[in-house]
This record gives sequence, C-alpha cells and structure tokens, in this order.
Amino acid sequence: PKTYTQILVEKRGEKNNVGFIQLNRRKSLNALCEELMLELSHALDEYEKDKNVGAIVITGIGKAFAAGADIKEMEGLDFTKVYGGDFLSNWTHITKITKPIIAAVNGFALGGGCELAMMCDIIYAGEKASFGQPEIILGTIPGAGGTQRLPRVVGKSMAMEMCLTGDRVNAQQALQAGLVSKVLPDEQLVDEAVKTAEKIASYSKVATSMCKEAINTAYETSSERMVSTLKETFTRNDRREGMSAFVAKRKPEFTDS
Ligand code: CO8
Repeated sequence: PKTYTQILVEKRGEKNNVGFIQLNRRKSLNALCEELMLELSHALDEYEKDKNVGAIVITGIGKAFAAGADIKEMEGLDFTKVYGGDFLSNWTHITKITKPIIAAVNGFALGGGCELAMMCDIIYAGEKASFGQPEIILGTIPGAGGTQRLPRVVGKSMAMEMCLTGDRVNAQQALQAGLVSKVLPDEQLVDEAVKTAEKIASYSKVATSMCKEAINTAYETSSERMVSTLKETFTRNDRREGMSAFVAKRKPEFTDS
C-alpha cells in the first residue's frame, strides 16, 4: 500500500466497509496543496476499487476541514502557468467517484475547502464548522464550484453575498440554508458520519451509485466556464497582490487592475 504524508486513511465501521480519509496538514489548516490533492485522488481511487467499501467519509484534522487551496503554492503562479499547466486538474477527480462520499466538516471549510465539501454527496457539520468563499479577498474568484454548486444549494442571494463579501457562515446558518443536512456536537461528528456511511454501505452498491448519479445529473452542470474565469484572475495584478498580502500578513492594496 502507498504511504501518504498529507492524509490519513483507514477503513472504519463494524464491517470495515467505510473508507475514511482525514486531511492531515494541521499546521496549514489542511490547505489543499498539490500533493494533498494527488494523495486524496489516489486514496479515493483505491476505495472506489475496493469491493468491500460501500461509502467514504472525508474529514479534516485540527480546527479546519480545509482552509482552501494552498495560497503559498498559488502566490507565484501567473496566467501562463495556470492556463498551460495542470492547475486544477486534480480538483474535480472526486466528482468521478461513483461511491457515496460524506464530508464531515469539523472546522473551517473555506474556498477550495468549501468547494471540496460541496463535491461530496452529503455534508455533516460539527458545531465549530464554518463555510466561506473568501477568494474575493485574495483578488480571485471561487473556481471549483463556489459559483456553481453553492448558488444551486443555498440560492442566489446567499451565494452572491458569500462570494462577494468573503464572509463566513456558521454551522447553524449552513443548516438553515440547506448546505449541510445535520449539525452535530464536534465529538460526535465523525462517528455519526461513519454510521451513516455504514448504513449506505449496507445497501446494493449498484443501487447507491445509480442513486448518486441520478441526483447528480440534476445538480452538476458544465464547469468549464467557471474554471476559465478563475484562471483569468491570474492575468490581473490584484490577484497577485491579494495572495502576496495574505502570505505577508498585511492588508492588500488593490489597484483594480
Ligand atoms: N493556504 C496556505 N496556507 C494557509 C491557508 C491557505 N489557504 N490558510 C491558512 N494557512 C496557514 C497560514 O498561513 C498560517 O501559516 P503560518 O503559521 O506559517 O503563518 C497557518 O495556516 C495558520 O493560519 P492562521 O494563522 O491564519 O490561523 P487563524 O486561526 O488566525 O485564521 C483563517 C484562520 C481565517 C482560516 C485564515 O487562516 C485564513 O483566512 N486562511 C485563508 C483562507 C482562504 O483565503 N482560503 C481560500 C484560498 S483560495 C482558494 O481556495 C481557491 C480555490 C480555487 C480552486 C482550486 C485552485 C487550486
């Protein structure tokens, strides 16, 4: 078996039929660096192939589910690199997994972290969970579902407000908006997610995959435009300024260019 450095994986549930993945970059609040996304894709593929696994749970270590894409990794990128390279290529892999996936959001789910949760099929929130799309503060825009999946789930006004202000919503607000289906005490979050995953795993895998596909047919639409607009923000000075300011821990000075 492959050894991972950015995630922890183990099978859970009485019948060992739940694939469990914990994002494990505590110091950077589980920022989704390239390597983490590669490992996540790999682990998901392994669970997809594993005949005993019927559902998957993803959670984060520490106080974050994931605080977004890794800003330190993106800071130096320019348009040529994000357009020509394989930037974002791992990001939608999770949507190709046919087994049901539950996100157990234990803390910050921001930017790409919120989008990762939304790529899962069910979201449970711990009481300390918060959700946000703060890309605008960095001079860029959500590029992995924040402008597509979020409005479809929470409605246009709330999605616009979250994406245009960068403000976070808490677990209760997320529940009210339909972004999550349950809010649980923090210490019960993962166990409850695993229990639900066990229940799903007890059914026919053919039926659960078809059910997931049927619901997603209504929910997923083409995301090509969204990704290319995100990439376009990398042609602008303000995107570089926003990310440099975050890394230098200072306020950004945008020049609207
Ligand atoms: N990337 C890299 N490092 C991060 C990130 C991140 N997204 N978030 C936090 N960190 C690091 C901090 O730099 C800090 O590192 P260090 O200890 O070396 O200074 C450490 O994690 C702890 O963070 P803080 O000290 O800031 O912790 P606080 O509790 O004070 O604040 C916050 C927590 C509010 C979550 C704060 O860290 C924050 O605002 N983080 C940034 C959130 C953000 O802007 N996320 C969006 C990123 S952009 C994005 O996701 C675009 C997705 C596009 C699709 C995918 C493209 C690849």
